[in-house]
Amino acid sequence: MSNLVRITLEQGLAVITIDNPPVNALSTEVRQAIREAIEEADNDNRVAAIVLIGAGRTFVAGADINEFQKITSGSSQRVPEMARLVERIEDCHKPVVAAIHGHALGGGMELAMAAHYRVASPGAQMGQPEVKLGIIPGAGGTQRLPRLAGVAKAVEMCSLGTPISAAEAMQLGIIDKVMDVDGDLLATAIAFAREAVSKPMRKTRERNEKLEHNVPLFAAARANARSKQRAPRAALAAIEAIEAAATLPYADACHIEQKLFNECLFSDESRALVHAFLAERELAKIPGIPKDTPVLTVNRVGVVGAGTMGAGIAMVFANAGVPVVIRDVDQAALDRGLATIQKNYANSVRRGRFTQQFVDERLQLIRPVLSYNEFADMDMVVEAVFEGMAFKKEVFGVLDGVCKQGAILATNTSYLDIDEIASATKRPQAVLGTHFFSPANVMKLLEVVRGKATSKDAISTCMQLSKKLGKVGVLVGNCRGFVGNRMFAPYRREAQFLVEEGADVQAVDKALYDFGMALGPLSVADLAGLDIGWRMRKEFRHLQKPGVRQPFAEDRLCEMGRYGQKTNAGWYRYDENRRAIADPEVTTWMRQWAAEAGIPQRQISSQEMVERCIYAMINEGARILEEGIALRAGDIDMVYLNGYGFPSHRGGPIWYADTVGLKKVYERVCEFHERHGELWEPAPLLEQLAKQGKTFADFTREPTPVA
Ligand code: 3H9
Repeated sequence: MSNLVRITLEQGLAVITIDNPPVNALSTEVRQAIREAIEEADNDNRVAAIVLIGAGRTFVAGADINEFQKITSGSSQRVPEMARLVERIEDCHKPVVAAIHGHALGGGMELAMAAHYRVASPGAQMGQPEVKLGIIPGAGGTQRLPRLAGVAKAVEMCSLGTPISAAEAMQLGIIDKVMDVDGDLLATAIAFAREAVSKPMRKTRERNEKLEHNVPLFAAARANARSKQRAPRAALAAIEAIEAAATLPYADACHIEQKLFNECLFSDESRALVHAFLAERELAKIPGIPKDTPVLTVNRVGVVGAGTMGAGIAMVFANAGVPVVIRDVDQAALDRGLATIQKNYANSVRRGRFTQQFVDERLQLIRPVLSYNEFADMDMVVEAVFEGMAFKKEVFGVLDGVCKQGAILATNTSYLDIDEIASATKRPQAVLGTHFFSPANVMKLLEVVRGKATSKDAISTCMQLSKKLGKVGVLVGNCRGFVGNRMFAPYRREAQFLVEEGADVQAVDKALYDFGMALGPLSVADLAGLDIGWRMRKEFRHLQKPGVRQPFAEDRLCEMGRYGQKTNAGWYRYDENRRAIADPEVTTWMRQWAAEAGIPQRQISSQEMVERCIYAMINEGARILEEGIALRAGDIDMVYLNGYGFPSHRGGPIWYADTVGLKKVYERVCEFHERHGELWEPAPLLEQLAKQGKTFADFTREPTPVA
């Protein structure tokens, strides 16, 4: 027997323990070993019942997701035998009890549902999250879940992928017993199994009483998936498979599930989503910074600046249970900051995200102050003041004088040079960027920006902290705009150029929205505030090369006082509910300004709109990758999926480029270079990989040395 699965005899019962850390994923070897253990226990006359349990922190988190990439790339066989393994468990001649703690997800849930009984610890979570990987349950999950939980709940769980608690699973009839809070799961399952020996056994696949063909329910679920999900293929397939469960004999419905599972597994959406899952887990692996690097304990945090960002950042820490001191220059500024915090929390309560009690407790953790002296004991300080180098350096000079040695000094700058900010202190090793995205209390992305002197401990602490804060932390290098904003600049530049060349504002937004972006680029600009870019462009104008085309449209709009949503007018006009209304005046002005600038007007296809914006972003991404500003291609994708509304079913801009083919992307970039000039100069890495017939995923470079 493999050491991935153990079988022990406990007074007439077989205990089968799956032990494949960290989450007992069902790799080929694990599936094989479970099968052997089940055969052995079923054929052993001394065994009256079987308990199936997971070692370590969880039951089973599903099929081994790493195998999916190998299967779809052709380097490994399809996930074999899983459905048959599950049926073999169900066909056991002795009762099988699944003992669930931690997570029973995907294949883990399917395994548990094939057992004759399920016992769970109170904190267990279970579900069929496959849809989030662009697939559907492939081992009978769409067949057994509706039989246990009813069709409506099965449709919801399989099409949304959200897990449920043990208590809810008990109420639905998915599990048979929830263990006492201070109980022992194995002992509870063994006791349960002993009692089960004398009871009649029922196979889940034969429990048909909850199956119903509720036509309106399936129609509503389909409509919901189509309207709410940008790539609903997997959700629709899950609904179809559950409908098959409700209408067809079990074997026929299983056949449909298998067919749909395979179609989904080989889809572009699924490949992209699997890439995203694995890339997110890679983020914590930083070359040169071993896993056991000491981390500093962050128990108290100071935030400098009670503006929108500072207030949001204070909430992020408070939400994670970390007490925060927030400082601003005068009481009026502090009051405004606290009002922002209270308004944000009130919205969260209204939307059901937080309870009032949770909010009251969090507010207790936020203490407004006027003096920097309060920062003396802080383990970490995040500066979130106005975006200007001189001001930031002044703040860091003060922090250096006040804060204790060992404290992390972080800046929330979105563009500025971390090393120059660090130079205002005598401890550059403690300085880094923590670039939160707006609104900080909502957006998942956190760019952790390392300067050339930032220490391993400081980096490691912030990367681990990001998880505690519920953020996706991506370690990036120091350059203007880091990864996210540096790539966003050419994307937004091209969106403006398109309008200046004759495209309609709404047409540009629609093209990118249809591509999958959460919001079109011009709507994003209005949301963020056109004045932010305007201010930046003024600050960095001296860096622009003379004679190189620059967009003018947003500067002109700003000169007219149109800053976007905040002034009820920007690219669009906004009504009192902040609904965007197309503004014919903008079109008129654009035509006039274009004529003055001598820009010929033409019809532009939506395909060109997408290529201009997305390929500009990719070309910059290639530079970022080559320069080592991002550690890996997947890190750039993580920035874009978590901070910029890039469609997850396209895997991120770099993954998307690989799926288009770098040769095709490069050729188009060359065409744009010829037509639009130097801003489109192909990135050397893009050119090199395209000519070698390679992908960005093939690219590796020497890791950046860490201080
Ligand atoms: C499926 O089951 C299809 C079936 O229908 C069968 C069809 C035939 N495989 O997230 P974490 C690793 S599809 C391989 O940081 P957490 C993960 O990579 C699957 N590895 O921890 C990481 O590795 P490392 C359906 C997996 O505590 C480590 O575990 N199941 C898998 O924040 C820790 O992960 C899912 O979609 C896996 N299935 O969250 C569940 N799962 O340490 C996916 C995790 O080397 N998993 N790893 O970086 C999750 O949602 C979360 O990982 C979980 C733990 C909630 C379990």
